Amino acid sequence: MEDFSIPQNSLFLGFDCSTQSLKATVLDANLTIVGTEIVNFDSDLPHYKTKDGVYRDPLINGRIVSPTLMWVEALDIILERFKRLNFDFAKVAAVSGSAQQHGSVYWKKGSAKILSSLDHKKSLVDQLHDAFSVKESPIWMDCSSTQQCRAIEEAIGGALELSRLTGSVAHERYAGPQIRKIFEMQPEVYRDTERISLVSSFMASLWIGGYACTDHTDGAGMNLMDIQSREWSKVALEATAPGLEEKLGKLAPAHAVAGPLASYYVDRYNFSKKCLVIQWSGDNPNSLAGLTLNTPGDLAISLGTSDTVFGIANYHKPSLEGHVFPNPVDTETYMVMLVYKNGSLTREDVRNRCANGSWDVFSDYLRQTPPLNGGKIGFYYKEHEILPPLPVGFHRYILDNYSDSHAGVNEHEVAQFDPPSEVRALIEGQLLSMRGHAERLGLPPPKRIIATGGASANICILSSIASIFGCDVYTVQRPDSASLGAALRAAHGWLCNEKGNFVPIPWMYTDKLEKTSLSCKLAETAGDEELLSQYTLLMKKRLEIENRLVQKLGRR
Ligand code: ADP
Ligand code: XUL
Repeated sequence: MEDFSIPQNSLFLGFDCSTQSLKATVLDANLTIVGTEIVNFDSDLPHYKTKDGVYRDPLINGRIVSPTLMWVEALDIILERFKRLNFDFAKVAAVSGSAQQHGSVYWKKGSAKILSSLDHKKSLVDQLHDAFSVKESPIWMDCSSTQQCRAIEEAIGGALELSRLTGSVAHERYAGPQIRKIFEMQPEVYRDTERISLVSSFMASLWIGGYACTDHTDGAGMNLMDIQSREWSKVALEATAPGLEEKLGKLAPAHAVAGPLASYYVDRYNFSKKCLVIQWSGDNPNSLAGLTLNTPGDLAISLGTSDTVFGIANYHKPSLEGHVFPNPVDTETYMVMLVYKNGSLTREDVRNRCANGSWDVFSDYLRQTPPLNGGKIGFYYKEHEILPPLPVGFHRYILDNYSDSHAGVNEHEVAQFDPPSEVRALIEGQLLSMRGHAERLGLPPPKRIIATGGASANICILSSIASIFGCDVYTVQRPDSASLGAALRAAHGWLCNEKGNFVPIPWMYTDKLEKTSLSCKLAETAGDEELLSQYTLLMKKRLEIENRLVQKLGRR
């Protein structure tokens, strides 16, 4: 890639420490994928006994955590796998990564010393087993901090004010409410904590052998950072816990160098001493980079463990539903996002109950059933949902007179659907909710949708996206846009460091990436206007029922 002066021999390494796995993508100097690896938490690290990478606490409602040490060991394993493949670590010019957003890591007093003196003859897990004051990190699926959320919002002057200040209203999974909960429930643990990292800055810390800064983008997912000034907000800190600023360390832009690579990696794996560690960031923001999303008409839908919908905006408008983060590859624009907790794991639940545990059968059911599902609407919350804030529960309705007009017609609740209708009700329901909430948030109707995440491999789901949103759907060659985005950001950070300043990410504004075929257009596209308008009516009906459910059962 001569025009950006990246030496031809270089490689860029990007990770994604997500809910269920640690993935890696390697790019060469032309930004072509030349390697991938994956460590699955449940199957490759069975001794942690996680299910889907997490522990669901049977005793405390909504408490969902992951063993912090498991992420450390996953890094050991993935690096050993690369080593066994004779991967030439010496060529890596920069490393960066993605991590599931919002999860927090609590470093015990004295751990900075352990980090700075890692012995290359030992694994990381052997050296860090005693480094955490909280051994099980609260993660993005947790919703056990509702009380702390309300208290923080009240202290700041209300939910909308907190959203104006930090980019989001208080969310149970955000680090701020989680930290407040630990301070309230385990003050001695809070006192014994010298540093609180996000999962992203925690992983970067492992690479630099010291505490990494929190990047501005993932930092916006804490309810602690002033989104305009990109500094810790004094009022938000005070509303959360005493002495917090010191425990959080500094903030830094996502393109910044986190620090020099720890000698551990040079000695153990033969990395170059010159290899840079670029700030890690959240998985969704890195997906935005990996999908080269660069125009307000682009909308991304990520169908991973969580489902997310995101696009770019030129300004930050406070809202009760969406999340706003600084764009990780730009200094001017923002990333606007909606998040659903009931994504792939809920699809798997319906697949297992109704489609013999087979994605093929699941897809056949989608093919067999008509669009609009004969007026059958379903709400499936296997976990407490984020959007809308509803508890675990399934709700199924049939519209009484669906073929005429969906708006204003009556519906009646039923206990179950036949299996094919259940599959369609789930998928249509998830997608109609995305469209309805995206419109409610003021996102413009998309000109094109770029789908990513594990379930974007399913062509029948992509086809439903095209019909429900009424636009073309693009996808990426490999559904792991988060580790791809991390590798691209590693290259971007390397470039910024080379130039001595922020430079716009060059390949976001050229057709270079398109040509290197990271995107391919689906043959099947939208275009049925009649169907689109029927979906619009169904979406309104769905929102109407959803509002009623929220009034009756909602957490807000
Ligand atoms: P993460 O958020 O952990 O990175 P991924 O993006 O890797 O998750 O997605 C993993 C999910 O992809 C699995 O839980 C699985 O349900 C889903 N998945 C994989 N293949 C298919 C398919 N053909 N159809 C629908 N979903 C799929
Ligand atoms: C985003 C969110 C999830 C996690 C999943 O706000 O909570 O998408 O990032 O890894």
